[in-house]
Amino acid sequence: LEKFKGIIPAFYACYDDAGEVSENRTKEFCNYLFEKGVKGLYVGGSSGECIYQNLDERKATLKYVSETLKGKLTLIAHVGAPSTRESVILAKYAEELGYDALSAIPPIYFKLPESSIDKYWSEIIDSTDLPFIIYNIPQTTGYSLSMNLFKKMLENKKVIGVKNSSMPVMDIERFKACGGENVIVFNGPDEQYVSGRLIGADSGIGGTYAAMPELFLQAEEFVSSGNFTDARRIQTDINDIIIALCSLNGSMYSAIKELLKLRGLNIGSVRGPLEEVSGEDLFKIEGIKESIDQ
Ligand code: NAY
Repeated sequence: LEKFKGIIPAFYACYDDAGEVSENRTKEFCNYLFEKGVKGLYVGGSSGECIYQNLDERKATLKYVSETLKGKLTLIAHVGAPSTRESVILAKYAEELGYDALSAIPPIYFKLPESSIDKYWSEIIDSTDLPFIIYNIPQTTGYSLSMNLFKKMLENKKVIGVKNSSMPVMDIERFKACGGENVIVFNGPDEQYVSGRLIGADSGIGGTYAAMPELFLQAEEFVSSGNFTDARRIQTDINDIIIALCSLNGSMYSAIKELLKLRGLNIGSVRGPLEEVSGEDLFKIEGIKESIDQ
């Protein structure tokens, strides 16, 4: 399980100037993150705008990433989709491409009973030989993973962990206490990376890591060496930046993509209904960039 421990950015959707998934820009983004020294990538999740992409676009992104980084970084494919059928297609494709693990949110839109969530995840898991990571993100899916279903899912040895994005850090502690040493708990909320690690998270997957990988790598170094004063200091810097990115007149992902442009990497913009940052707020991103570079 060591290959899953470290800073694992959630990969962003990379578009060309016409808004189509871009092979070149996807591969440039892969190389950019590889050079920063991250452990792995979480491809096609919330930050990958999976909800706004069709199956072919999601498959293309999975392919470009594996062509660039297979064997170099740990690659996790998020295959959650509106139907089980689409999720299974993506899961099988990710296995063919050599991904290290699969992950999925619970079913979306209809509020389904836990038996349906169990069946959805289990059908994905049964469709390949890959390990599986549950994605618990109640703020977007409306479903909060219960300890009962977590335990039941862990009976399947292919289930290796949970990426927990719920806000109470205690949830991380509870999942870790239940899963023990053979289960990986990933910290979800980037604003609580340090506290998540201290209370039991083994690793982290996050939507803002790729905007400032240097800071998360430093925070992790301080946590693992037991230097909690400096770890907290970095967390405060990180949170100031996240709050600034979220306070602009467009979506956080647009702000991050504009920030990446200033940092020398163009991966395009976001898809509607996500809004683009515009006007004077674009200038504010320069200040955010400077605080990361310091
Ligand atoms: C993914 O699947 O792309 C993610 O890992 C995104 C997880 C993010 N949670 C939400 C609710 O979007 O990383 C967090 C989030 O971007 C971060 O904490 C900033 O709020």
